[in-house]
Amino acid sequence: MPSLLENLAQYVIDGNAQKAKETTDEALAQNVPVADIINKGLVAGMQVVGQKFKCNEFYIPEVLIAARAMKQSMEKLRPLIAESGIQPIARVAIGTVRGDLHDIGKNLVGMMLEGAGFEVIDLGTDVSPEKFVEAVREHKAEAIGLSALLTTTMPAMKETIAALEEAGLRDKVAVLVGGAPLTQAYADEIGADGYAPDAASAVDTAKQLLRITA
Ligand code: B1M
Repeated sequence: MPSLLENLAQYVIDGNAQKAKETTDEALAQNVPVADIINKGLVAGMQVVGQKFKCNEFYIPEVLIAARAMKQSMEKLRPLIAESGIQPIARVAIGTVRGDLHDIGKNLVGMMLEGAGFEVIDLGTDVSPEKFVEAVREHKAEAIGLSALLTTTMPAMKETIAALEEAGLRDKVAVLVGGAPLTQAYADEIGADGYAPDAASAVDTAKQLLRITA
């Protein structure tokens, strides 16, 4: 018979937010440690979602529904996280670059990163290079994620990297880029540290860049 946390993981995979929330409550009532609820339930579920998305078994709607189930359960746990001393695996500030208002892909990437145990600071859309720099300083982010969907806004990525250099922060932060018009070649050309073609790969690339093995 599946355990309570295996059920929770499955409800995330199924995108059943109601059942995921109820199971989270049940686990809390049974004094299951918050870290286990997150890692063996929510994150385990999202890992499967990421794998299914990568091999085209899941499409964007399924991923969004699963991420919503994870987020709603996470809301219940958030107040308890500080007390339980759980540390995020790393902090990532993410945003869509200056001039660009597309945020569906960026949100998906943010949710997958959160699902993998990252703390995600979402700066929103139309984020200026200065705002990225400010976020790295303020939140001590170990990585930033830049998203662009327009060929006309892709150069803002290079400007953001230049702003980090100017602020003396370039060697303190890993820069991950993505978005439909991007390629690995473009990422290399502008001096980004990593490129990911989709949200699931973004998690793998962020982990690689930050040398996170878990
Ligand atoms: Co716009 N739009 N749009 N649009 N729009 C595109 C991108 C376009 C390709 C449509 C077309 O002409 N065929 C075209 C761009 C052409 C180009 O530059 N080559 C375009 C245009 C021209 C425009 C406007 C200029 C239109 C106008 O006003 N004349 C305008 C620009 C506004 C602005 O940004 N300043 C505009 C506006 C809009 C809407 C507001 C209507 C809406 C955005 C709503 C929103 O995001 N809240 C919109 C939409 C929805 C699209 C399309 C239809 C869908 C984009 C999307 O969300 N895809 C798009 C056409 C298309 O792609 N079929 C189009 C789903 C999403 C999950 O995929 O964002 O690629 P994507 O994210 C993927 C990966 O790319 C990757 O992971 C994600 C998940 O796997 N990824 C990352 C993304 N960011 C990442 C970051 C990472 C790593 C991976 O690391 C940090």
